[in-house]
Amino acid sequence: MSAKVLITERLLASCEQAIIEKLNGVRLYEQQDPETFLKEHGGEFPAIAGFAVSKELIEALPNLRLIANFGVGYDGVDIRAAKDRSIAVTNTPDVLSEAMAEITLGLMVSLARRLPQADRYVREGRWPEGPFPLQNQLTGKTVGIVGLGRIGKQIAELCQAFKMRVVYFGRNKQADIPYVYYDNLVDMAGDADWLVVVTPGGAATKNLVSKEVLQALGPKAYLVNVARGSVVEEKALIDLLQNGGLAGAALDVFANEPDVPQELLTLENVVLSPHQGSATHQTRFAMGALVVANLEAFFAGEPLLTQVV
Ligand code: 8YV
Repeated sequence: MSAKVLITERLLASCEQAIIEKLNGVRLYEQQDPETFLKEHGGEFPAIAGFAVSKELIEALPNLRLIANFGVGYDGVDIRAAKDRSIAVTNTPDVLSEAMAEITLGLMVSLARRLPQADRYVREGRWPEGPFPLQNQLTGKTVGIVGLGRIGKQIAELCQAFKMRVVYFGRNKQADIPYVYYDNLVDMAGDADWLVVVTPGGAATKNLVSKEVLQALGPKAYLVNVARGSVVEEKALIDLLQNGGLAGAALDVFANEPDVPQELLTLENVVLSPHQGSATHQTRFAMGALVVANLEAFFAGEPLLTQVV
């Protein structure tokens, strides 16, 4: 068996198993001394499976021709370094859209109705003291979606099921889309009760949701980020949440995961989630299968299924 795939970090167990059994995969993260391992064996790997692929790693693999990214977002891959060497990159789109949309609406309901606090209220035996305070509702509110791609569209559909008005911001107005388009994010924030961030990460969107955007969103509105921490100006977000400049935030992603800023941990108007967007059995299984299918297509000399570079 000659195909050789370098598994750069821990992936879904069944995905790793398939890569090891079918494609002669090797776990880099299990090597005692990864640097020495790469020096001795780097030339043996035409393909990578993983999601954190640096320029240094690419340079250590002189025969690399494919990076099969585990995830739809590929901001963890040094795309410039890959392009410079004409290395192809694949990702895992579509299969995670429903899971992403489900968690987004779950976070919104959790934040609006304070579900984590309500759960604590019951567990702490406080219900007999009196009713839990009244909360807010999604019905009839406007949701502004930042990035109306495949996941954004799924979120929009679920928001419509919740009887919300949907508007969106993106680089271009899309044809055949029934939602109002904004080409200016500050303007859209001013029109939204909820801002849902679902745009790709990376340099192009760094701090796209700036202090100005958050201020335009305002004291009665909520932010939801299921994209990447880098897209939102985290310091400004914390300041506004602390001083009443925003009603609340639901965050599945952070600038420096898995570290979460201490200030967020103490705020009651925040719901926190440890990057769980795609983390269901069925979705992670489908993502793993797509990674393997791309690798198999590559080694069979067939067209890649979901090539992004
Ligand atoms: C991660 C994600 O890739 O698909 C994405 O872009 O953020 C996630 O699905 C996943 O957590 C990697 O294990």
